[in-house]
Amino acid sequence: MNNREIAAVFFEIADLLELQGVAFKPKAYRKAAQQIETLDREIEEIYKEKKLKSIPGIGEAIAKKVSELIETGKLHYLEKLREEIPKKVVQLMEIPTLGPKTIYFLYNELGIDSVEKLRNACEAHKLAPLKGFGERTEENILKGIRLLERSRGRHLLREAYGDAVPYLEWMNKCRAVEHASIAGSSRRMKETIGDIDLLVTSKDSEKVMKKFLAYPQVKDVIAHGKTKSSIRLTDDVQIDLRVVAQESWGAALQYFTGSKAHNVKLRQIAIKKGLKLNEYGIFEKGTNKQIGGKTEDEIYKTLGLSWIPPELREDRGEIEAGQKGRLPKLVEAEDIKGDFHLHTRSSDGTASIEEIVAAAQKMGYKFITISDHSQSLRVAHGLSEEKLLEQTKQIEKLNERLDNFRVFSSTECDIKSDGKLDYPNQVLNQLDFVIAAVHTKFKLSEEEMTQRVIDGISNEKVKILAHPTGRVLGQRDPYKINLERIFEVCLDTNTFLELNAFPERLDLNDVNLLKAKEKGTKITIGTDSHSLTHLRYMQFGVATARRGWLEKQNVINTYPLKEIEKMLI
Ligand code: DGT
Ligand code: CA
Ligand code: CA
Repeated sequence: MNNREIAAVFFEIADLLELQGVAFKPKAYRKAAQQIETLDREIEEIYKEKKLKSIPGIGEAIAKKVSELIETGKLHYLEKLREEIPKKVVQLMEIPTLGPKTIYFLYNELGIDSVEKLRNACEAHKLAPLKGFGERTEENILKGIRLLERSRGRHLLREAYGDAVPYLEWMNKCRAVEHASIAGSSRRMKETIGDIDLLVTSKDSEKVMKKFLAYPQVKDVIAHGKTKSSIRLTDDVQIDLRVVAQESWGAALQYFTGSKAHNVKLRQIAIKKGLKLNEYGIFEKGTNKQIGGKTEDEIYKTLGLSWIPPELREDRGEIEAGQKGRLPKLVEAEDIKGDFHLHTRSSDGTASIEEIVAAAQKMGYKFITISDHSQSLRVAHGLSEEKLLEQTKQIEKLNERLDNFRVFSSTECDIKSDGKLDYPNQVLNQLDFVIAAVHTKFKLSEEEMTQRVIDGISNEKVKILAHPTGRVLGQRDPYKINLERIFEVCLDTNTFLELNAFPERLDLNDVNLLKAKEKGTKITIGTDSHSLTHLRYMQFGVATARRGWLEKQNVINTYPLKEIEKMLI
């Protein structure tokens, strides 16, 4: 079993125990699961070295369970738990507005063991008369069900990308494969992915298909043809593979990368030029002679455009810009010199500052920003004033030892519902700069929320507004806020807006980033890392920045350290 599978077992145990109202244990299991998930080597190796207990959060009891899993592929303890609670009840935990205690209560009282039964019970007002429930609870649960359904069937970019890249490597090992690429929304790096599209050229499509279906993580074969097959992976992500001829490679890649809207517009341009464009190539209308399509570049050139980066292909003006030769020169991963949003184990992260510095240096960074949660955010172990100041001192000392690298001391400071910040100024003034963010009371009116945030970022020490709309994909809609006003105030107060690169957030999103760019508001990208593996989420931040048309100069992470210091401190 690999780390992800073993971690999944402990996450499931945590859920099952939590449903039964067991105290403390769920947290311990979840912590162990997180540790296992973020290990940088296979746990089986650690097991063979008999060093399981050297992993933080793994004691005697959990080490024994890991051993059982590795030795037998099963876990007796989990099987017993599963007998007590049906799997469908556990699935109710995916409803974002419903907690485990309520689920267990409803299961015992009303026998509710599926989303369907829960929806029916809410609609028939069976919950409202129960103690501690009311009509508002019912409405809230129904809203959660809607959110869940909307997110179902689509997958976070992290998950889809995490599936697509190793699958592509697998396909590339097949000798019959000439070219292979990811296409579709995963190539455009959209924030959520419906299915993954893979594209291959080969003279022997049967061999290619055989390889495709032999992938170890395939759960079901949905369709199996000579040039097109679809499978579902064990994590429910669907992958479509198409095999095309060499002379159509560019045309097929262009066509299957999409988006549909982008393709429709391109085809219109082709028609106007007396040409025909499809997934096989670009042809002269009368003679049907192929005049392009071996490469993508050829397609765009033939239509009188510069090649358009996949992240821009959403019909948001990129075709017009391509015609005029005015496409943005998009920011690139190599331009990024540091990370603006990181948590340590002092609040709810798992790594120490030193560990983060070492990992960041390995990535070639020149700076990081330590921004643990502020004191009133108890669920995230927000730092007391004393602890924050202690951390600041520690960072100061660390910086003395560091060469050509800087750790910025900051805080992800809560903006309370009245617009006040969560630490007094005399504390904030001892930090390098402050990142402000909304974490509570999301339901204010647009006017109130906008004013609250403006009050927060008007504090001179605040230089960044984190995750400016508060959305969490599949869980929470953005709160109401007048972003146009926020962009203006940011310009007036020398504040920057965050692009939070955490895959569930990606906030600001692509559309809002483009608006911020047009206003002239600059962006900082922060991964919001809670463990060392999260540092790599920067790739999703950069991808989203590119989807928002951002260029190097729009993103502060690309500036020389000296300039960043001048702008933020
Ligand atoms: P997704 O999977 O929902 O995240 O989005 P896509 O963009 O990956 O869409 P998908 O998988 O249905 O199709 C992949 C690409 O193939 C799509 O971006 C454009 C192209 N495509 C598929 N069907 C059509 C179609 O009926 N017309 C046109 N013009 N293009 C299509
Ligand atoms: Ca797709
Ligand atoms: Ca598809």
